[in-house]
Amino acid sequence: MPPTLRWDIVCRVVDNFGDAGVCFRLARTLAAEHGIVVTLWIDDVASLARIVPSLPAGAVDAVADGVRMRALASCASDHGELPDVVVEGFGCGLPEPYVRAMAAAARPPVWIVLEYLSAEPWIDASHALPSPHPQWPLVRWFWFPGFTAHTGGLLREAGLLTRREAFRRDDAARAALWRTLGVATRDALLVSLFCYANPALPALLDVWADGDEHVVCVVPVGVAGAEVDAWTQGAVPHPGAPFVRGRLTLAAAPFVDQDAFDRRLWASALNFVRGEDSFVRAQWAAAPFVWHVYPQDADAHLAKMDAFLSRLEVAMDAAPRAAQRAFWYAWNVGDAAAAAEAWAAYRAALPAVERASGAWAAHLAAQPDLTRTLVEFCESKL
Ligand code: TRH
Repeated sequence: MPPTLRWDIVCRVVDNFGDAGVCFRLARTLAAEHGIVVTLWIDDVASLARIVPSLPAGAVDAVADGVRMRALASCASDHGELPDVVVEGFGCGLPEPYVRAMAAAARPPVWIVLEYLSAEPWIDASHALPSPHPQWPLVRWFWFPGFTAHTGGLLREAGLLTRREAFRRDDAARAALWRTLGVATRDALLVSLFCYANPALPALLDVWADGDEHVVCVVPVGVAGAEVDAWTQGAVPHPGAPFVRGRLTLAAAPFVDQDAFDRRLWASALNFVRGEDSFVRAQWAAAPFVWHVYPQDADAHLAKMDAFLSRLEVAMDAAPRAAQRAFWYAWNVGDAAAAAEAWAAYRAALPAVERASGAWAAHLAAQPDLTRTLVEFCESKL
């Protein structure tokens, strides 16, 4: 039997939940599917604890889902024996004493720099390239998640799509999910909303409230908090106690673990997502979604959106493609009037968008998942 491998993952939380969410998802998949002993060194356990409820917010050394979580502050002095592989999450840097120990090791760990996900074509040429460290006799390998076979792929747990289909067939499980949020879903368009602060949101809520269709929109507590507060005039919904205006029921959801978040996406007809990890989960949900790209200087995020849309819409007819583009664009530039105006055409296009989303998910699922490609790559370097 091959020896059990040990991996360290190092994560610094820039903001929000994506840095921690991606690193934790990778960590637990390595442990569950590849039998790897994983330590996640993280500088902000409290952020991670929001989406890993079994983890105490103040923990400095704890185990959840088969992953050991340790405070990054202690890594420099207490990293112990070096692992076989170290993953530097999003190029966040490894503690200097750790790098020094690597440089002194007879067989240093394989050093992976896990990069941000992008659909831009240049990713293909940059993926899995080595880069000699400028200061130490060490090599870093740059690992790019992506959408083609020339990239590292996407995080996708074994059996994920089977679980999704079983959940979709399970009326009782779906009904229970909506019941806990205190909403009646009969004949409603079910929307899950996870976005950044967005000036277009109140206008969209107006359109839904004043429209002909019953819309149930679920937003995690605190997300787009200023907009929700202003739009409800302070009567913000709480879990189990939605806010109703006109045809819109606005429900608040507690933060839940990543699997429960997936089930919410699977139960919804339209998912607003953001960042990186929820963006990928919406694709595995095989349902229409609207991506709020993490805002960047010089509108770099709009180029990312364009690159992704160009891939997603390949198999779409002209009308749904244009409707999707117009709505995503208005949403991402935060143009309230444009988003309100674009909604009707996008709503009409949802059945076509749903078919395309299903085809897209099936296309992606034919590619190997990121954890597997990464494990195989590292094993070839050991
Ligand atoms: O939270 P995000 O916006 O995170 C990030 C960071 O901002 C980061 O700096 C940036 O570089 C990156 O985006 C692109 O969005 P994301 O990536 O979707 O992460 C959210 C995580 O939270 C994801 O793992 C899903 C999880 N989650 C839950 O598990 N339960 C919940 O209830 C919710 C609302 C989210």
